[in-house]
Amino acid sequence: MALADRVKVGNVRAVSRMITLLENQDPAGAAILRLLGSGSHRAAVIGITGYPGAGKSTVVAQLVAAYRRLGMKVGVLAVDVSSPVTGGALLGDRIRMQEHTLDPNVYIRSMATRGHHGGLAHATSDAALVLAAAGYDVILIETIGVGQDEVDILDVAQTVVAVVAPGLGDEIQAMKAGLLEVAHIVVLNKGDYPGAEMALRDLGEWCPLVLRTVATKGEGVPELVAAIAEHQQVTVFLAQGQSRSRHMEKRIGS
Ligand SMILES: Nc1nc2c(ncn2[C@@H]2O[C@H](COP(=O)(O)OP(=O)(O)O)[C@@H](O)[C@H]2O)c(=O)[nH]1
Ligand SMILES: [Mg+2]
Repeated sequence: MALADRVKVGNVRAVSRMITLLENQDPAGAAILRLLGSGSHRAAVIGITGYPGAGKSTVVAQLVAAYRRLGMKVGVLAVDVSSPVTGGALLGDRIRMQEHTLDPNVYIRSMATRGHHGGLAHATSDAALVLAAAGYDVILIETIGVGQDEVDILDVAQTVVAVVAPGLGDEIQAMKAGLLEVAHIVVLNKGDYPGAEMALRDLGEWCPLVLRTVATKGEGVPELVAAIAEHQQVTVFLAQGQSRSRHMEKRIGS
């Protein structure tokens, strides 16, 4: 069977091979991507953004568990900013994702940005298309969300969740402001930290929808799942049934 066909029936090895082709910018990848088409499968693409250590991976792991309980197939794309600093973080991510790695209905992949100007790995949005074609219902994209990233994530995800934590320095406040601009939902994670109440009040002035979570304990996760679902419905409504992201429109046409 051709690679595109194997992707369409959800063959995991074919999905991985296809994403590798895209990462390597192999022309075969682009050609197969066109063959995949958008199909009829609608995937919810959700961006989870925020500075390192805020708890993105922990939130993602909780969301994976929640969507699995709903019987959904879940794909996770973790975008690694190619720096030595995040090498350790990726290892940590793997540990946080461990319980899901044996689940055949969960696909997890780290993607290196390879020095693109702070943006999403170029192939990440294409990888999301591949996962959608392979029948994944929910695609979670974890990204650090600095600089160009913010724009890119809006290009690929319908819903963007910014994860922040209490006790930030002033310089981080500025970055946070950038994150808040692109987010549809703001999560104040580490709600068990001192200063969480104050941070919650501060954030409330910036953005209408702030949820408090303690991701390590799963607190606030059902509320986050509900808020994402609500936002997804609004997105579908606005798109009048056409539930493709801007990126999908560009790649596949209508
Ligand atoms: N106390 C507390 N620790 C948390 C919470 N969420 C995550 N952490 C911890 O914070 C650290 C960074 O979390 P991680 O998910 O890797 O953050 P990321 O870099 O944004 O992906 C880990 O040691 C987590 O166990 C929380 O709600 N409360
Ligand atoms: Mg992480």
